[in-house]
Amino acid sequence: MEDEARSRLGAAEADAFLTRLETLTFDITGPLGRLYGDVTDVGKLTTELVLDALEAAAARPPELRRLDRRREIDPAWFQRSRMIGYVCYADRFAGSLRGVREHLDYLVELGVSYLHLMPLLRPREGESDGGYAVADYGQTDPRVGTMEDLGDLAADLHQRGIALCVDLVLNHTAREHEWARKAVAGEPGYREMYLVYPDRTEPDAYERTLPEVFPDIAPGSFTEVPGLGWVWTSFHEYQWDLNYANPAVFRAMLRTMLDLANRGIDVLRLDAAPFLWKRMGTDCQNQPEAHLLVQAFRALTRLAAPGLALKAEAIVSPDLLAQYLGAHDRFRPECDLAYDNQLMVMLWSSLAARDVRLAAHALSRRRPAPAPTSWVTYVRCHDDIGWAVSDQDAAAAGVDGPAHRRFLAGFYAGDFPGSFGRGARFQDNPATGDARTSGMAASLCGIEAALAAGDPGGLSAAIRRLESMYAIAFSFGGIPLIYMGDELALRNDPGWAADPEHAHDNRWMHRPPMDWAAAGRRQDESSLEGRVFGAISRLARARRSLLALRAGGSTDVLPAGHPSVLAYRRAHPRSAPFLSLTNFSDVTQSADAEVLARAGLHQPVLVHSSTVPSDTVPSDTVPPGTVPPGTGRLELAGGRIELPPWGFAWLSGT
Ligand code: OTU
Repeated sequence: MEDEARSRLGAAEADAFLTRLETLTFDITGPLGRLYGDVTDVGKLTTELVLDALEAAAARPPELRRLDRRREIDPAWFQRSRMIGYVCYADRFAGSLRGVREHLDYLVELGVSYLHLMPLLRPREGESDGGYAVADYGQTDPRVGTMEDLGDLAADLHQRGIALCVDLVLNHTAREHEWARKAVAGEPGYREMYLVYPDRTEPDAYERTLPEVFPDIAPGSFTEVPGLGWVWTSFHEYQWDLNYANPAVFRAMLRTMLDLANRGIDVLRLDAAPFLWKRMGTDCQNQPEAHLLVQAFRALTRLAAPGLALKAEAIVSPDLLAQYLGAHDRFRPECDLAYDNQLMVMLWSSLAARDVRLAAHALSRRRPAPAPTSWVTYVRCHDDIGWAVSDQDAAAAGVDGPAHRRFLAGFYAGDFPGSFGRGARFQDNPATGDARTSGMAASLCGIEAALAAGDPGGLSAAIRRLESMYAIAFSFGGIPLIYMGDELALRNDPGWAADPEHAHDNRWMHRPPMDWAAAGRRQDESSLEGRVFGAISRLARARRSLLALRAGGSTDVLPAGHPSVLAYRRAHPRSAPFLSLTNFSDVTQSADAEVLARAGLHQPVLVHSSTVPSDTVPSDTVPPGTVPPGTGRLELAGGRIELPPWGFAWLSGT
């Protein structure tokens, strides 16, 4: 290997590669041995994979090697408080990848330093689950551009200090993928790339313990394919699950990752990571081998492209989630980033209930993210909100789990009396009463309802809800993601069902095209768009200056003395403590000032607070003891800190 590395890379780069190989050896051979020791010669497999990494290292462009070098010096690059994410579809945002390059000023204006473009590799034609059915991993979707365009975009982004994240759909391919076509044609070696059964015996046995992901739109987990048999299809029938027990699948996917890294991708979002390994008698999610696969991918990609980070898309219970960040019996490096789904669910739960006790309980008993990793925190994403409230957490907070989940689905579908939510049920299951929720953040927060009612006071309240939700995503610890359109309070797309490929899947209501006319009003603070864009860009500015908000620190939920007030402290060994207070109710509430001492804030400074004036507090007369916007002062009245309706305050120690 040494000679090979020196001849391929030159002395200095070979030295770096071999040093990485030395430090990563155990992380490579450990998982591979456990995954494939029974089916193949692991020594030979390891050599092949390391040579693949070497080939990728040799092909890595010089500017990306410089980025690698910077990130090896600064492995916490993605943990900084300057990291602020934006998520969009290239075509819906700007027509194409080239179009995105024309709009980088917009992202910079918003404070963005991390751009996640939704699936952009060539999908199957027609319905493709929003691009999550990939027909060719070596090409981009021709409708958004070429691989060269992707490389050019990455280079432009890097010049502006913005990292690029793209989706890697690694659990399944489209049934139009070359491997699937060859499997159907009976070419040797291809049937083994998928999970194929001759009859229903094994599928029936698996289905006894398998949950359904899309019970409505894609029932069952297997699909009969003429000439082949029953194929495992966890999602839609055109998405065929890959067989990761076959090392050829692992190797092919590793090569895809290395290729994308060399195009300038900084972060790969590993779609549906929990599903990668199946085991009879289980729900076939979160199996130990799924983690070993990700650990092996991580070690081998790091060897060739140390600047690449991996992000787990695992929407699973919090105990299981931390494992994707490497929190096992001991720390085993796995993904660098993972979605904090629970925080998102708890925010919407608190908003509907006007009560934070369930959130405070659930969020305070979690395993923290391991120090070298980070959550990504978000208010909404392109998927539905699944009401993942555990019965145990609910009971501890004095709430009935099933009833609360039903309440949330009803509240956000707008059919609970007095609800401000204007979303819709997704995958409604009348038998169990379970339903998930679709809808844009602005619509779920009440902006759509207030506009329809022509109610300016209601509109201000709704904007304040949206601002406070984002304030938490920006300060809970992790990379906050702005989902495209939220910064302009875009509501549900009224035309979502017009496209026959989307009509059966109401998640499209919250994937609207960008409204550039609305964006044109972003500087006008008398407009809705201006109020919301201003609020979110101010959050970004405030966050950047606060060291305590960088990942790698800790978050502690604190009692605030009122059931509608959520309080948490962020601490980082390098910074003064930080305290966030949010009022989840429609009237002024106060927090017990003792929370300041609990957070270790002895001389608290107000660093940021709600910027949208509340109609109940005239903006020129701030009553004593409230948190006035942007004054930097904190006045206490009767030992309490008052928070305006749906308002938040960020306080910092000195
Ligand atoms: C992901 O979601 C994507 O985000 C979806 O948009 C895709 O449809 C899907 O994969 C298939 O590619 O079940 O309800 O724990 O929750 O992978 C969405 C992970 C999903 C799963 C997640 C999946």
